[in-house]
Amino acid sequence: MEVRAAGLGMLRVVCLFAVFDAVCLLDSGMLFPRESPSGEVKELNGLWDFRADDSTNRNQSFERARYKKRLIGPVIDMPVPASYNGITQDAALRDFIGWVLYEREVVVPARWISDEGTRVVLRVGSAHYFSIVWVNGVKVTQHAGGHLPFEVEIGSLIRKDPTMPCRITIAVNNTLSLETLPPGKIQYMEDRTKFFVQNIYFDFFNYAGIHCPVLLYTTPKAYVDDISVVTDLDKTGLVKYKVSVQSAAKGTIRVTLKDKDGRSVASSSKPSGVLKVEDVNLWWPYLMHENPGYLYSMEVHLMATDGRSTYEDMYTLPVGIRSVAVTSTQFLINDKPFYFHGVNKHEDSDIRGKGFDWSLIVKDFNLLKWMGANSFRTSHYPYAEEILQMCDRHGIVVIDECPGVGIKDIRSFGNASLAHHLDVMDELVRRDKNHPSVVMWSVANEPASEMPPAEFYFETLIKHTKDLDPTRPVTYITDSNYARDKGAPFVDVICVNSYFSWYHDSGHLELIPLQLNNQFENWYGKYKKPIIQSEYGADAVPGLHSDPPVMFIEEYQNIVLQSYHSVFDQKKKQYVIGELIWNFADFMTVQGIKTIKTGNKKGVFTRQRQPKRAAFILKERYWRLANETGRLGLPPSNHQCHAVKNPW
Ligand code: GCB
Repeated sequence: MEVRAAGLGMLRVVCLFAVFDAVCLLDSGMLFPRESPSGEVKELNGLWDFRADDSTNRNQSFERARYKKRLIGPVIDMPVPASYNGITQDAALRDFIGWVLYEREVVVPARWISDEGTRVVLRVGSAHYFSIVWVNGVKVTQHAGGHLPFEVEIGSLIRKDPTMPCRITIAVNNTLSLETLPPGKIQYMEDRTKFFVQNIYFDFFNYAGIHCPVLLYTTPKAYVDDISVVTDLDKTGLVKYKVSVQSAAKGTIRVTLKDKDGRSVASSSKPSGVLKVEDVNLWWPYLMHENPGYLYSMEVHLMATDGRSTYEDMYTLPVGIRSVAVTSTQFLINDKPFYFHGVNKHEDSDIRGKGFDWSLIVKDFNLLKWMGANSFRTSHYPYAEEILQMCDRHGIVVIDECPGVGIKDIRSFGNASLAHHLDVMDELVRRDKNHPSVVMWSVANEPASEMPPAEFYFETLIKHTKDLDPTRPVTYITDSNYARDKGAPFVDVICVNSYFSWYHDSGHLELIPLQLNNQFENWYGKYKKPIIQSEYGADAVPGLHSDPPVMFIEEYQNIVLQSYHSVFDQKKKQYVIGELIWNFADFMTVQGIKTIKTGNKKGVFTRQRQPKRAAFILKERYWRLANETGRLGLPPSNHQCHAVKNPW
């Protein structure tokens, strides 16, 4: 295997050099805004004015051009970031479908306005689903799709009349159609008791609103627009980089890579090149090394002129140096086998829904590390970029998923859907390409991959993603039968979801080992690719007990987990490279009569992040796996002490 890995290393280095000649990303960058000597950031989080357009045709806001003046009528306070659904006592707003308007007046620092050499950028971290933005009644941008950021330069607009306050209006529409991602369908009710309902094909609440921070930030007029970094190892650490600048007629660039102590370890004055780092500190996953998540800082310094003035811009990008490769039986990080023992998550919590919340994020990271989880998948959509930054720093490995969930209707495999899916992958790769924690792209979850159009759809989508980023493996998550799945030939890693003794053969826990064993043998036998069990689990209402166990009882969840684990333990010696529990925590879904629940209760933690018994079972297991498959060599007695050690 070592020999094979070395061969792969060579191949990877070739890839590394080819990467920047790959398909062009979108025409501008999407660097995370950071304060620097040349740029300021102003958060617009807090209370905004809010009004839902509940007119019968859901279009009155536009007919009456409400964005032209301050919002009037039934305007309420709405926190940003947050989903609006859980904020009031009004069930109609919880379940609202259509346009809502957010509005806020902002005081823009006078020097931002007076200095024509300053770009003022309005950035929305994410808003679900379709957004239109106006500044002082003038439309400045629009964006299709939740989860990912969009931005627009507004300096020239607000300079037109500096005496005017800067009034920002954001209209957000959560309607899903067969061509959105995720897809959905509006159904008009014939009996007219309800005007229409939104049908969805995924198992989580379609939370809506402004979910990530809204910012104003500045850069000089000539600025560092994008940085792409790809790393590898070849005795030394290799950092291949490319810097794109905007609005500079002429200029010089200085790129300096600094270690954690601020010492320069490599530098260059070219806009692209390879930095070599001797005695490199590699980026390692949590529990694979005693110093995981090592990050260098890449300082990019631009001195530029547009012919009339000179500008100086600085951007600092955290860089983790690591390699990723896949063989037919292994996933390698830094040429060492990596076993995913982790979770699937949701961005979901009481009241705020999918709204960004540092307290929740830090709590979740504490729980992940307590449990000994080394990885998660961003099921079923991209998470806030701040979460990936946490993963970079803590060494939590990420399978980064786009919102391609619930592609079940054959019409969602059409050209328009595919074109939008490709755009979303462009946006996702553009945002997340530099995160060392991201080791694989997932382009979809449980699509109807047995349908005939799935073959062309996934071949195109996966090829496009590999063109965007030849350095990371690509997958999608399947629940289809190995013999009928049309997309599997194109993926690098097979990711399979299965719920034996839950959605079928309910109650028959004794069938799990046989069925799971067959699942693995069949997929591996056909495709000879490494396999991740990307979902498995069972609902459990905490505090309910019964022996012998029945469904929805904690003991039942535990036996499901343990039955899966015994098979994983066999197969991980062969080609199974990971196990991700469904789910980290209970989460909200639409209401229904199918189960005793509102909300999915397959969490090993409750929605309030309290452990069920299953969390302790996983904790025991994950620390053991870390010991066996990681490189810490912890004696068992050390598990507890590592588990309780506060890493911050
Ligand atoms: C799945 C889906 C996930 C669901 C889960 C369940 O296969 O990928 O979104 O929540 O099953 O609990 O049904």
